[in-house]
Amino acid sequence: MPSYKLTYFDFDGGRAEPIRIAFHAAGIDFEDERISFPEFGEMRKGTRFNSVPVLEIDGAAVTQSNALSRYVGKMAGLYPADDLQALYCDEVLGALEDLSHYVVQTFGLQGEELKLARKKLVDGWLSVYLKGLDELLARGGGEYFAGNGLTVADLKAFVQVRSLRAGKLDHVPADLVERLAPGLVEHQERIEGDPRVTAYYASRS
Ligand SMILES: N[C@@H](CCC(=O)N[C@@H](CS)C(=O)NCC(=O)O)C(=O)O
Repeated sequence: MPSYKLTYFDFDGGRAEPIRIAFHAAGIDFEDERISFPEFGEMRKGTRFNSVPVLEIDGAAVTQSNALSRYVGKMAGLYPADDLQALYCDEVLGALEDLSHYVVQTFGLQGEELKLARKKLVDGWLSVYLKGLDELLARGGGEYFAGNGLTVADLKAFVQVRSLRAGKLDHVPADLVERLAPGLVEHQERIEGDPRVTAYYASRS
C-alpha cells in the first residue's frame, strides 16, 4: 500500500472533505495535513496550480479534488462501476466544482461590493445550480445521485449543502436550499446519517 498525504485547509469542509471521508470509509491510513491560511500563503507558489488540495502518493503530488475523490472513491466502493452511473456521478462532481468556483469569486469582497456580489450569486448561479442539482438527485431516484447508493458525488453535495445551510456566507440566506431545492436538504441529512460518514466524524472527535 502506498503512503498517502493529503494537504488542505484546517476545517471540516471544502474540496478535500469528500476525499478525507472516502479514505476513512476505505479503511486506508493517510496523513491528514491541515494547514493554516498563513501556511498556505508560504507554500502556495510551490504547489502545482498554486492551490490545494494536494495528495502525495509515495511523495509524488497529484492535484484536482474531483480526480482525487474518484481515485479514493473507487478504493472505498464509493464510485459506480457502471459507466452510465459513473457519468451521472461525474456530472454532479463537475457541477459542484463549478458552483464552488462562482462562490469563491465573492470571497475577499467587503461592504456594499460583497452585498451586491452575493445578491447576484443568490439570484444567479446559486439558484441555477441548486435547482439543477435537485433535478439530478431526482434523476438518481431521490436518495442518491448515482448507482442507488452512496458515492463521492453525495459526499461532495453534502459538504456544500451543509456549508450553505450553516449560514456562514454573508448575504446568502441560510434557508436558500430549503426554498429552492428541498430534495437537497433531505439528501444532506441522509448522507450525514450514513454510517460511513458518522464513523468518520466520530473518529475526528
Ligand atoms: N480545480 C481545483 C481547484 C483548487 C482550488 O481552487 N483550491 C482552492 C482552495 S479550496 C485554493 O487553493 N485556492 C488558492 C488560491 O486561489 O490562491 C480542485 O478542484 O482541486
